Amino acid sequence: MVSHGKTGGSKGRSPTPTPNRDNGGGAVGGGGGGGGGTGAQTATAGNNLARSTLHANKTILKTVSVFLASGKRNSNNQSKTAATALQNKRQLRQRKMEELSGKINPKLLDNLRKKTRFTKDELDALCRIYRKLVSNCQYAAKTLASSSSSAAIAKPHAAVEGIDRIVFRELLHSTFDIVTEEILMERIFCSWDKAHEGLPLRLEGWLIGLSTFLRGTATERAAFCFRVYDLNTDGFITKDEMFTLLRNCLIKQPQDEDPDEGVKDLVEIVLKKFDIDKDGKVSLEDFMATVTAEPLLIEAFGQCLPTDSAVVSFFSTLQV
Ligand SMILES: [Ca+2]
Ligand SMILES: [Ca+2]
Repeated sequence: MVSHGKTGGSKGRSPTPTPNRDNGGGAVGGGGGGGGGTGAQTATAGNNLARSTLHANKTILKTVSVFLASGKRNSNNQSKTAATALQNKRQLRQRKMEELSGKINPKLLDNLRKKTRFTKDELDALCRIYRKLVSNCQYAAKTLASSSSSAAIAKPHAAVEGIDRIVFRELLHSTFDIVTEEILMERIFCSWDKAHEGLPLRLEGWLIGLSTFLRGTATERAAFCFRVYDLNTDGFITKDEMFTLLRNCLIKQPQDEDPDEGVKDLVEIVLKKFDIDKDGKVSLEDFMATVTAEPLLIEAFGQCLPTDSAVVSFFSTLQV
């Protein structure tokens, strides 16, 4: 401002300080403009940059959106699969929660009451035992998986939920006093539920088998024993099968010259007893007729039913 006054004073154009000032201002303004120019250039450059950035961004966005779109198409299927998996997981969790709390679906309970000889309270208790046994199986499978170098061995156990043969065998031995040969134990496990074919026992199969085992009629129990003794499930107990079963039942005497001879003799005696139609093998009809006439022969080929005292003590532990 001071320099303006001076300039204006020296040029006698004091009345025009304003244009001066304006000029100055203009100059300043120009400067400012120049600055603005630079600014504009910068701005232009900035704009260009911004534009190119924007362009780049657009390109990126486009790429991203294309990428996303393609991803979406993939993930659409994936998300469907994921959703189904999640739903299954939820249902499984729900079922597990119900199972853990010992709750049975009322419809299933009704169905089980019709198919078994158990009361509602007994079924509840037996279901709880089932859960416990299954969790034992799962625990055993997990332990096996972590201890085994090849986890694949344990996978089939974990994949199908149910009571596996190891836990089943332990239960039969400790709870029902069944002390028998390996082969018979395996047959009991496989005959327990006609549908499971040696797979882990599911709830329904476990309960229906248990009903026969503990409360079955003479006919049901005899049919169960027949299934156990028919080792190859062809509908007949043959001499070979009798031989295998009876040899396992007999205590071998070390002084016997040929213990198998004794077993062969025994097979002939037992066959005569059972083979009513004299065709050289024991059919279900032969077996039923023989056992009906002489109930003690029901376990002629090895123990596969619980003792009466074991049944009584089992029901007393149910506490229902
Ligand atoms: Ca057979
Ligand atoms: Ca026959």
